[in-house]
Amino acid sequence: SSHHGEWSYDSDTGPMYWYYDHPQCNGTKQSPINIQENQAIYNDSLTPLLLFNYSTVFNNSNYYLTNNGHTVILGMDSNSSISVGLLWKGKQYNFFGLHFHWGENDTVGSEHLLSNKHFPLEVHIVHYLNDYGNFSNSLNYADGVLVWGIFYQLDNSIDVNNNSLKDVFNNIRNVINAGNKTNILPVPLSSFVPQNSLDSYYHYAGSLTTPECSESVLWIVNQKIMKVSSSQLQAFRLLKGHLHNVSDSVEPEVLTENDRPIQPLNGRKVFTSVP
Ligand code: SG4
Ligand code: ZN
Repeated sequence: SSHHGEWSYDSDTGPMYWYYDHPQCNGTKQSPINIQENQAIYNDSLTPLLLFNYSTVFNNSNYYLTNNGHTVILGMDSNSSISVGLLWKGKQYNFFGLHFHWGENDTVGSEHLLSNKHFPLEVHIVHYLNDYGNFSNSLNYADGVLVWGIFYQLDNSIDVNNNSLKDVFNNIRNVINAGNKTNILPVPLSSFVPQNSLDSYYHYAGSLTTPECSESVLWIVNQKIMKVSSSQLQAFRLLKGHLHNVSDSVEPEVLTENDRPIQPLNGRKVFTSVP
C-alpha cells in the first residue's frame, strides 16, 4: 500500500496494523500493560536504582528537543553522555534518550495503566546495557534495554513559571513539525523524576511500545508520580507527525495522542520492589 513501512496512532496505520510491517508487534511479551497493583509480586532482588550523573548538569553539552514524528525526544550531544545512567541488579545501563506519551484529553495518555487507571502523561527514560556496547546491538537481547517509566498526574496548582521543567515544556511549541529540533537549557535528568523514588517501582519484561516492538525491554515503572499542569499538557497535543493521506490530499497528522493500547500479559508476572 501507499503506507508501506509507515506507522501511526490511528486509522489504517494504527497500532492494530503495526504487525503487518513489523511482525514483532504481534509477539507474546508486548508493552504497555495494565499493572494490577494488588497482583504484583514482591521480589526482594528489586533493590533501589542507583543513578549516576542524573543530577549533573553538563554545561558543555548540547541539550535539545526534537519531534521525530511520533513523539518529542530530549537528547544530549556530548562525549560524556555515556556516563549518565543507572545501576540495577549489578548491571550498568547507559542513558539513550527520553521521550513522552500523551493523549487527546487529560483523562488518557499514559501507555501503562495502574489498576486500570490512566494518567495524562508518561515519560520514558530509555537506557541500554553497557555490556552490549550500543543501543541497536542491545535490541538483540532480552535484557538489553531498560526503560524507566514515570507517570505524570494533572495538578493545576503547580507553579509552571518556577519549575525545573519550565524550559522543556515551553520549548515544545518550537518543535511543532516532524523533524524540528531546538536547543534547550541544560536540565538534569533528575528533574523528570519525583523525589525519593528509587526504591518503589514495578518491574516486568516486555517490549518497545513502538515498531519494531522488540521484546528486549526490562521495564521499571515508578510508583511515585510527577505533576503536570493542563497548559503544559496542551502543548503536546499541538504537535504534528508524519505526512499521511487525508481524503486525496497529503497532510501532516496531528499527534493528538501517541499511546499504544495495553497488551495481553500472556502469563507474565509483574513484580514490586515494595513488600
Ligand atoms: C518513541 O517512538 C521514540 O520516538 C523512540 O525514540 C523510542 O525508541 C520508541 O518510542 C520506543 O520506546 O520506551 N516507548 S519506548 O518503548 O528510544 C527508542 C527514538 O527512536 C529506542 C530515539
Ligand atoms: Zn515510550
